[in-house]
Amino acid sequence: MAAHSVWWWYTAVCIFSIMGLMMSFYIVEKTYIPLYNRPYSKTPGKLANARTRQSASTARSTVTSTISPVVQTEQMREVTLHCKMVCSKSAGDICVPLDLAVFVYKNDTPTENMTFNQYHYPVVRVASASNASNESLVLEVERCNLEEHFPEVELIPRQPSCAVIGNSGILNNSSCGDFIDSHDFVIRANGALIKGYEVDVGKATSLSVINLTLLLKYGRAMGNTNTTENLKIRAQFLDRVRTSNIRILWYPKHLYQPGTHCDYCGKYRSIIDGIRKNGFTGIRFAFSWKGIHVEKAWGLHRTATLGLDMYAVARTFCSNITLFGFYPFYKDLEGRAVKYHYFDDVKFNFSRNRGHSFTGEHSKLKELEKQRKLNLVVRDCKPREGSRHENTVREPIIDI
Ligand SMILES: *[C@@H]1O[C@H](CO)[C@@H](O)[C@H](O)[C@H]1NC(C)=O
Ligand SMILES: *[C@@H]1O[C@H](CO)[C@@H](O)[C@H](O)[C@H]1NC(C)=O
Ligand SMILES: *[C@@H]1O[C@H](CO)[C@@H](O)[C@H](O)[C@H]1NC(C)=O
Ligand SMILES: *[C@@H]1O[C@H](CO)[C@@H](O)[C@H](O)[C@H]1NC(C)=O
Ligand SMILES: *[C@@H]1O[C@H](CO)[C@@H](O)[C@H](O)[C@H]1NC(C)=O
Ligand SMILES: *[C@@H]1O[C@H](CO)[C@@H](O)[C@H](O)[C@H]1NC(C)=O
Ligand SMILES: *[C@@H]1O[C@H](CO)[C@@H](O)[C@H](O)[C@H]1NC(C)=O
Ligand SMILES: *[C@@H]1O[C@H](CO)[C@@H](O)[C@H](O)[C@H]1NC(C)=O
Ligand SMILES: CC(=O)N[C@H]1CO[C@H](CO)[C@@H](O)[C@@H]1O
Repeated sequence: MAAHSVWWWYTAVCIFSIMGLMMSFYIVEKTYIPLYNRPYSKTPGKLANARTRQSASTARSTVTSTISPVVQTEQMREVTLHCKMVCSKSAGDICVPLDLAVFVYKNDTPTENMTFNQYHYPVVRVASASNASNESLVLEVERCNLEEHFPEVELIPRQPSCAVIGNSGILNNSSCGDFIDSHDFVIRANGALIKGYEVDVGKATSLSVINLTLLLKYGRAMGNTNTTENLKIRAQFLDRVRTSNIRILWYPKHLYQPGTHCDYCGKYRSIIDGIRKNGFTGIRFAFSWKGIHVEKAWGLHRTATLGLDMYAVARTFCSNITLFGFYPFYKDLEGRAVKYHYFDDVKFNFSRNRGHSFTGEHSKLKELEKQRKLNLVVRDCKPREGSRHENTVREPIIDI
């Protein structure tokens, strides 16, 4: 009987010790953070925001009691920081979710240095209480410092007001140009034509977003083959760049899947090189930390449109957002025909497109408008010639 009881205690102690060792692979608040704060940490006190994993915290008492003899030999080991937010002092102390972060390369970054490091969490070296396992440690961190952990890029600073411009024909004849340009930051999609439409769509382009089709098309054309077709596309693209006053060009989707070859980096670099070699040296280039995908967060069953991605990202740095040219219908509020794009005559059937849910997204935007999270402009900003409203100078009506 006595022998049995001793055996039982021996087993229990062993199990607890093993559990304790296993738990120490995660970082435990009490035993760990002070170590991180020692001189070999580049930022003392930074982990004040650290949030350890639930499993680690609940096991704390076990760990502290059973691990303590091992803690004496400190080792340096690598820890991956899973940052929830990334914060930048030089961008006015802004913090944005890492998943939605727009990383803008510094202007002096040579094209060949642009590796578009997507999906890479920062890794830091810290003193470890145990090297019992060579499994990598992960630390869930609320905030990571951009200047320290992502030194090659910058964030877009906080903006008081942003205009996000969709390409709907609702902008046609709208005279919204001045109103659009009055915003601090203007986001446009897919190299939308501006020249000739300034009165309706404005001139400013703070952020120009391109989709995969255009990344491939322009990337190929800017590469080094001089076929007639490529020369034509190249000229068209450079003309777009020249006439749209782009400050930052941004490709928002994944350039490579985690752990694989960077499929699209070469295309993006060709575009960047082409733009720079043609004298547009003031344009900056941006990528996302992670390919932007807001479907899950927004409860969408189909792929979000680029327009929705633009809005979702704008929310991370704009205080007041106004959407223009988001209108997936064929008639405007006064019954006039609306084209798919304000700049061409492409025909489009919204309900036949299986890729996106235009009306679903529109309802979502209307809902957000009710919650005052955005302003949706779907009317003219000034009365049209020959319109029955000609003599009433209307304020833009920001609600349907
Ligand atoms: C570009 O990369 C090289 C080597 O990878 C490095 O020495 C150089 O400092 C980098 N230049 C800039 C401006 O980041
Ligand atoms: C940690 O690993 C080193 C060799 O990599 C070994 O010499 C040392 O004894 C180990 N320490 C512990 C506590 O396991
Ligand atoms: C730990 O390191 C050894 C030798 O370097 C390696 O064979 C083993 O796969 C590693 N284990 C893990 C979990 O990474
Ligand atoms: C705007 O509407 C007027 C008539 O109301 C028309 O003459 C003009 O061509 C239109 N312009 C554009 C750019 O749609
Ligand atoms: C990308 O944008 C271009 C220009 O607006 C458009 O023709 C193309 O269909 C878009 N590609 C995708 C995959 O949506
Ligand atoms: C293509 O033409 C450009 C000038 O327009 C020239 O600089 C480049 O070397 C040419 N490339 C090839 C492969 O012919
Ligand atoms: C937000 O922007 C819209 C349009 O630019 C403007 O009408 C509105 O007053 C602004 N709201 C706030 C709270 O600044
Ligand atoms: C769009 O397609 C649907 C079904 O394919 C059709 O019923 C509808 O009339 C079309 N709408 C337009 C404006 O062409
Ligand atoms: C609905 C609408 O106003 N359509 C106009 C858009 O612009 C073209 C010219 O670019 C006009 O021809 C259309 O009438």
